[in-house]
Amino acid sequence: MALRTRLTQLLGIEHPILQGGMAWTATAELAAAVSNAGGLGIIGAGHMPTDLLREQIVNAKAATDRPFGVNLMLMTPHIDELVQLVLDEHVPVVTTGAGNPGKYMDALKAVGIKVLPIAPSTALAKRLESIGADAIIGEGMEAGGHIGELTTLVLTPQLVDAVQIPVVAAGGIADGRGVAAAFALGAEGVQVGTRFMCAEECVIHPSIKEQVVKAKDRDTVVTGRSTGHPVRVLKNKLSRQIMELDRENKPDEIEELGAGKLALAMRQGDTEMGSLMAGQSSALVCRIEPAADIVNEMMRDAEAVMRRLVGQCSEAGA
Ligand code: TUI
Repeated sequence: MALRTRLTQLLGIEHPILQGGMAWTATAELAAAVSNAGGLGIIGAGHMPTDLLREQIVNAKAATDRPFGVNLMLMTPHIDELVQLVLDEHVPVVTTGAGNPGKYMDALKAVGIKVLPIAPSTALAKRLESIGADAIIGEGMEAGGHIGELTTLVLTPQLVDAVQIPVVAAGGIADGRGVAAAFALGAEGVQVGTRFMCAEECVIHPSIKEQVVKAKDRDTVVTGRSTGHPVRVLKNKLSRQIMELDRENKPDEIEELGAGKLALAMRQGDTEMGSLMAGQSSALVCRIEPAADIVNEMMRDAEAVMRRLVGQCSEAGA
């Protein structure tokens, strides 16, 4: 079965599954594998130097004929240069996170790039729709990394009511049940991050994949609230140190301690002093497998859930 929505039409993809553009994690290899499986693979730019992102885009173009995206993390200091790069490279889709992309919207739209900002609130979503966003990704606080305050269950339907453009649900979605739930809330697509960390094509260190697979329901924690940029991670020595600094209200020390720790985790595999950004859905991730298997299983199981629910409905009096 194919689940066609305005989102699949907008992006020219087969399945309404976006792979989260995770910094130091979502490289061209993973993005191409997801796009080749019929979803939308997304390269995570994070703080990547411009030349490295250019190389990643070139690699993705070589590895897939299908649409793919780049996630721009708006807090990065050289963001203007990265925006110019995606314009020059005519990347088909851009998602944005950790800020308001308003200032770049006209330029991105002018070259035909589809722009899907991540919005943690209805106010920002409405503003972005009014200046030309093609769809809104609503990310609940179940997600890993930098998060907002609302949960996916309450954010998604409010976004669906607030805007006319398609809404993509993100945060806490890792299997077909989550996809079906997001559709029940009115979403026309989902974005999945944590489960794709454990795709075979994901280049992160094997010991980090192992931590995600091992994680249970209460193994993530939100750190750095005192900095104004809360971040969900798997608990480890670093998260305990940051929680202590949060209690002592020392945001500057947290920023200093956190610098470079995402790369330390994802690339060097330091499970104790690395920043293990991952969502609550880590507990739902049970194995390492090809990205295509993840996409296909999620779609097959979502369909099974939806058919079962339809079957449970009966006419009044029946
Ligand atoms: O961006 C993410 N998740 C991320 S980015 C990241 S890299 C990083 N490293 C260290 C510290 C902080 C970040 C790791 N994970 N998710 C999307 C997201 N966007 N979550 C929340 C937001 C967001 C927040 C505020 C989007 C817009 C926004 O707008 C505020 C405004 O200016 O109106």
